[in-house]
Amino acid sequence: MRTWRKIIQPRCVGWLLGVLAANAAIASERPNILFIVSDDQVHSALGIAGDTRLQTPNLDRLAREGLRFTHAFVPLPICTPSRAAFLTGRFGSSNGVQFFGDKIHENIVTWPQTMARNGYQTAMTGKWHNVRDGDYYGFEWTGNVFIAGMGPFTDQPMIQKFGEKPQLVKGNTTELYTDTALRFLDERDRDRPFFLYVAHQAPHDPRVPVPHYTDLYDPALMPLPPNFRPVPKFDPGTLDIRDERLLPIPRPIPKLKLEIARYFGLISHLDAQIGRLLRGLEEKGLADNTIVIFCGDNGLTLGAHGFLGKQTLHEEGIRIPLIIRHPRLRGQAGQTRDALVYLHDLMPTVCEWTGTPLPEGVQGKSLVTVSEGTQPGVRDAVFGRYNERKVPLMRMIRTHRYKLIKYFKAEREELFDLENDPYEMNDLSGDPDLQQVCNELRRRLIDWLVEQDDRIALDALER
Ligand SMILES: [Ca+2]
Repeated sequence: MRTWRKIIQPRCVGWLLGVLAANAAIASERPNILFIVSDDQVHSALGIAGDTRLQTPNLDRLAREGLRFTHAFVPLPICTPSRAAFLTGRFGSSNGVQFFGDKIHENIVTWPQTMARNGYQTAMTGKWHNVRDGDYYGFEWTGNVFIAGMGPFTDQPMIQKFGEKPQLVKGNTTELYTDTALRFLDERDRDRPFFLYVAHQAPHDPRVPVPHYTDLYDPALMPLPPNFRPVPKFDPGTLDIRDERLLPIPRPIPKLKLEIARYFGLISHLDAQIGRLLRGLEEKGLADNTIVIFCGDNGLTLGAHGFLGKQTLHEEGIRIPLIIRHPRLRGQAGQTRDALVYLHDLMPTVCEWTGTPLPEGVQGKSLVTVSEGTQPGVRDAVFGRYNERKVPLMRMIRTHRYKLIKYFKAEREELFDLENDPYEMNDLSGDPDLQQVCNELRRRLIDWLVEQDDRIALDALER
């Protein structure tokens, strides 16, 4: 820890976080927002992103008609903190959610509340998985909300209004949430624009797709990740958690391929349902004035680096698909953006596009200029963290070129040259030629820990 201590001591100064000014542009006809989120879909799990065995024709079409952000990240790769971050436009250090069960601070004005204040009808269906009561978040219309974190995809307890007791609702949840979203489009208040949040459970485990999709992919033909290892290089402190124990170590390849086939099946089914919702949007005459956003909430390793879960700061944990189709950006249709972005940039982006004043404290950055192609990016690095409860297992900084991961429990670090090693297979932290790079990344990571007031990580470094 000595190298870290040397950097940290002079740098423990107070930081002020910038507050983004609200955009003054007022649209003559404010666009609707359809925001679709999948659960545990890694960035590469899109047909158009490269894995040709995986069929996602509807999402591919959405990407061809819109913009695909190839370097979108979440700062904390598990469901609840990730969702809290994009619902508030803030890091967990600011909104209070750093693990399952944490509550968003009561005084924070959320994204849906912000849209509601600007005259939007806000609606939500699907997986909730956040603790603060939903009505406080500002969703006016709700239907078939799944309060739990995970579960099978059939016959689940749902609430129709926040505060109600969950009741069993029959059917497949991916289809149910789509039906509910379509129902909202019929029932909506036609005098107001809408903000509709559709939060799917798929493709989170248990990986049991509906029948046609169970056998859509032959496990024997499934590719293993290029950075597959039967045994992780070391234990970062996560190998005893549930997600990692779904298969034994060494990872049995036939069983792993079956998991991948089922994961792909869940994604293709989800894709078909998203296609149904997008067709509904067109048939109801809404597509030309609706911004459609699709993203994952965190990634998944499924064999990469020997892991199974998402609790890693490797690309497979923190990097997710992100597609934005804005009817007024048809000139950019089919383009990609490699800017380093967070999901909590979506709130300020949408607020700017809709002329919605931002509440104080939002930390995301608007991606409007990046989307329009007038600016290449909004930051030169992204950061990540993962704890098990109060144990700071890992922290990370990632620039376009390099990634440094600090492992606290394993007491080591890893440096990757992502330009030459996109699958993070060659740890260069011991390379004498790269010590200056390591030091600069350590310095910037510590700056971030201070900015985030990440006491558990800072205390661990000072010990
Ligand atoms: Ca998730």
